[in-house]
Amino acid sequence: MRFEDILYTKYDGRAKVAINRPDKLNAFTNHTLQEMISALIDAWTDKNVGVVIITGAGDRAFCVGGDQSIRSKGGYAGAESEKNGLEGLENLPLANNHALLLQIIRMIPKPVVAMVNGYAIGGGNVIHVVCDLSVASEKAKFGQAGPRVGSFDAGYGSAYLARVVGEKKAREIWYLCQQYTADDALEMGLVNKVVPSENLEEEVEKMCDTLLSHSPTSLAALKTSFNADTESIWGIHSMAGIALNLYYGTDEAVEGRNAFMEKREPDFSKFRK
Ligand code: 2NE
Repeated sequence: MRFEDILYTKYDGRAKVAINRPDKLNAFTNHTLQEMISALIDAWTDKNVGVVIITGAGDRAFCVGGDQSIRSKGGYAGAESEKNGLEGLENLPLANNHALLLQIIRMIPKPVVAMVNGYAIGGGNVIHVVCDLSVASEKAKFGQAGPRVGSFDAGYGSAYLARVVGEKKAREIWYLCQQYTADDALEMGLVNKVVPSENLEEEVEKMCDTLLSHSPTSLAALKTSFNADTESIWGIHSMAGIALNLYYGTDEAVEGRNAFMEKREPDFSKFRK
């Protein structure tokens, strides 16, 4: 498989997906998401793979969400893709591909470990939130940006996040759009472990060794059970995707996106209802 926006490797029972747009802090486009979906389906169906790792290339970012430089009033721009059987996905709005990616991370009957090596912001934070386990470098920073840049994830990104960190904290994360350190994230239960940056890979490899030494069927059954209680969030996530695609067509959403790209504070005052 040939990819442009991700590095995909398989070794010793692992499949590793690294978003490879470090000059954009690993922000994703539709193409990036489509490649991640392709790779995860390959990992799902490869009997040699027992655990999946998701990370970001470079040492600054895991992923900072949707690439704002290609977002306009019509939503995020698409791009031509390699013919790999899933190219039709690029005709979907980006929010739908992001939703599909999140759902595949939840559905794949193998543990998915997020190796958070830097910023995990916006839709990038949501990717690690839905992973089974998250290990963070002590330099990692976490947060949501939607209300600041004219976007929202009113599905897994909020409702499932609340299951992970609790209602008050989830509301704080989204309403205030602050950044949280790796230690903050550990304290609120957003990550499983924080390690020095230079030990991040080693710690994740050790965790994968343990996972790979355990019964794959036990792990698959447990994952399904853990998912069962929050499965209904997929319904609101799908509905929120429709709302988000409509919202992107509004002047309010465009103000958020433009303010970020123009490096100024947004002025949402005229949109109050
Ligand atoms: C990530 C963060 C906190 C980094 O801050 P800082 O101060 O360390 O760096 P800076 O200068 O803000 O960013 C460095 C460069 O990366 C670009 C910036 O524009 C800047 O470019 P240059 O000035 O060097 O040319 N950059 C950062 N984030 C980007 C992005 N998402 N897209 C394109 N370029 C980006 C800070 O930069 C930040 O808060 N970024 C915004 C995060 C964000 O808004 N993410 C999207 C949320 S919406 C979403 O993810 C989503 C969706 O819209 C639909 C469906 C699913 C998800």
